[in-house]
Amino acid sequence: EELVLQMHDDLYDGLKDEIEEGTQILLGRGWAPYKVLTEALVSGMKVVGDDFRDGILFVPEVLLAANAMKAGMAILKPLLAETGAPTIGRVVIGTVKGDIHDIGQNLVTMMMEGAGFEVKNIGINNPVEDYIAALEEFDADFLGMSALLTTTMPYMKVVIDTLVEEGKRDKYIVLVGGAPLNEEFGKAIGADAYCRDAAVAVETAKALIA
Ligand code: B1M
Repeated sequence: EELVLQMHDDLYDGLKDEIEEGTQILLGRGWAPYKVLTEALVSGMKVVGDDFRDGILFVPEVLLAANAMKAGMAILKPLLAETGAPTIGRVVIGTVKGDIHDIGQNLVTMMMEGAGFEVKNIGINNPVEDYIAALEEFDADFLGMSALLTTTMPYMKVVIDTLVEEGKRDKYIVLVGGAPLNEEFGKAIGADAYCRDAAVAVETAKALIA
């Protein structure tokens, strides 16, 4: 699809208006919101990530790309939300201390809300106290943690260990995600599951609360 390739370029160039327009056009052509999300936006961000890693793109450019991506996501958000679905479970999600990458967790939030979960997204850069306060205030069933940096992912273990120390670990199902993580890491830190992407997060959460 030519427009999808164009949108990958537009995302790369941080063109917010073009991304909004492209999103609307694909929807108008009958594309499912999830297909627009994965094929036009998430795939486009992959190219940005590769060139960022290789030193071809720099932080200001990647920020523009991220903002364009968020604008597209904002259009898809209400469409991904199922209306009137009964609540399956309550989720607190946030990025760990030191980490400000929030696109992935915003996507997980959207997908989980669409699947009937109630989600409290506590944003970026969360110390353990903030997670615990939110879990208790929101009476959550799930704790979701996100980390995109190899330097911040170890903090997930700090949060889980603190829950254990305070005798609260068994009250929550702990899900972790983010590009540098894997199954093995999730097990090693004592999470209940590692979720590769937002769709897996939904499936895993449904399976674990059933
Ligand atoms: Co940053 N960054 N970044 N960055 N950035 C990465 C992560 C990096 C891999 C880029 C690279 O080198 N290729 C690299 C990390 C290297 C490493 O740790 N080994 C990196 C770096 C180095 C940095 C800085 C240090 C750069 C600098 O300042 N020199 C800096 C650190 C900032 C900080 O956090 N303290 C930084 C800054 C930034 C921006 C601010 C410019 C921007 C973030 C904007 C924002 O989020 N608001 C940014 C971006 C955009 C990226 C890349 C390009 C894209 C991340 C993204 O949004 N992906 C990223 C490259 C990459 O990941 N390949 C990169 C799309 C998103 C949909 O995927 O987040 O993986 P993802 O989420 C997925 C799954 O992982 C999963 O589901 C999501 C949806 O399917 N998932 C969960 C995620 N969280 C979950 C939680 C769950 C379940 C599933 O809980 C239930």
